[in-house]
Amino acid sequence: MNNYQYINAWVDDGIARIELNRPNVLNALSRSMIAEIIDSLTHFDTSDDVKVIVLSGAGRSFAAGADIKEMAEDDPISLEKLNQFADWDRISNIKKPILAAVQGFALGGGFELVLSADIVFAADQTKFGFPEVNLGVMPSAGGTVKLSKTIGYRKALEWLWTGERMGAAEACELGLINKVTPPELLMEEILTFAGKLKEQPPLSLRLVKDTVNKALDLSVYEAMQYERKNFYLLFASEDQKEGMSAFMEKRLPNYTGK
Ligand code: DAK
Repeated sequence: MNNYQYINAWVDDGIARIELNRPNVLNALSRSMIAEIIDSLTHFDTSDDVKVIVLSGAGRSFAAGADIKEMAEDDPISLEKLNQFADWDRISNIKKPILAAVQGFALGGGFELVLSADIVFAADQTKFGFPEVNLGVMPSAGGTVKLSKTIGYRKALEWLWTGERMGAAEACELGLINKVTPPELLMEEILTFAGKLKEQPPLSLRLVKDTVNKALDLSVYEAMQYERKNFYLLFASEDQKEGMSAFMEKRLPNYTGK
């Protein structure tokens, strides 16, 4: 796609790929790299050629966190003026499915990026963790929130206080990732999963993601009201007519995303 400096971004048959590409620093997330990730995500989210987005990292690691050299001299005022969270917040507004294929290290901001994805597969030697505490800081792009909501108060504090790294198997048991694969099968398996999603009606995927996100925030009653509205909305789609006609006509559906 565009000429990015710190990522590779391209589309292959309906599947958009974003590959972090600073392998000599284990894909440490510089501000420019985050800006490129967000720019490509936003572009793919509104592109009719794209059904699913897959994030991955070049080299031996997914991402070893924010670029420590870049942030070492920051102070509260410089951080306030940089307003980097405006970029990070945009990730949570992406409507299409985001899949992540993770290997090596996913630490700090790299782990937060993983936790921003909807589906995560990891190679079996992958290490996840929040080492911020070892640098005298703490996670800031949703790490404490997403970890505690997923694995609970005590488990979250254990990982956040010690900064220790968890293996892929444990991350999977804790519900932080979906699947552990041998490293050589990681990309094949995530692309197979992306291929399956690609065939599903895009509006259903979109509104399911939207509704599940709301369910994590709202009361059960409010979330169920919200679910209902999105269910009604899908009856305005051509894909609803197509899906139900195909069932009754005993043929495969041909979804168009309309
Ligand atoms: N930043 C900069 N360079 C890094 C890096 C990082 N996070 N991680 C690794 N590198 C560089 C190393 O300096 C080394 O570079 P050279 O010395 O060769 O020039 C190269 O990558 C290879 O790393 P190692 O030689 O250290 O490789 P090892 O296999 O021995 O060790 C490691 C791998 C991942 C265990 C180790 O590199 C490591 O501990 N890395 C640092 C992990 C870490 O503490 N990450 C940062 C956490 S803080 C924010 C949003 C998010 C964040 C902050 C703000 N806003 C929106 C405001 C997030 C903060 C964090 O992520």
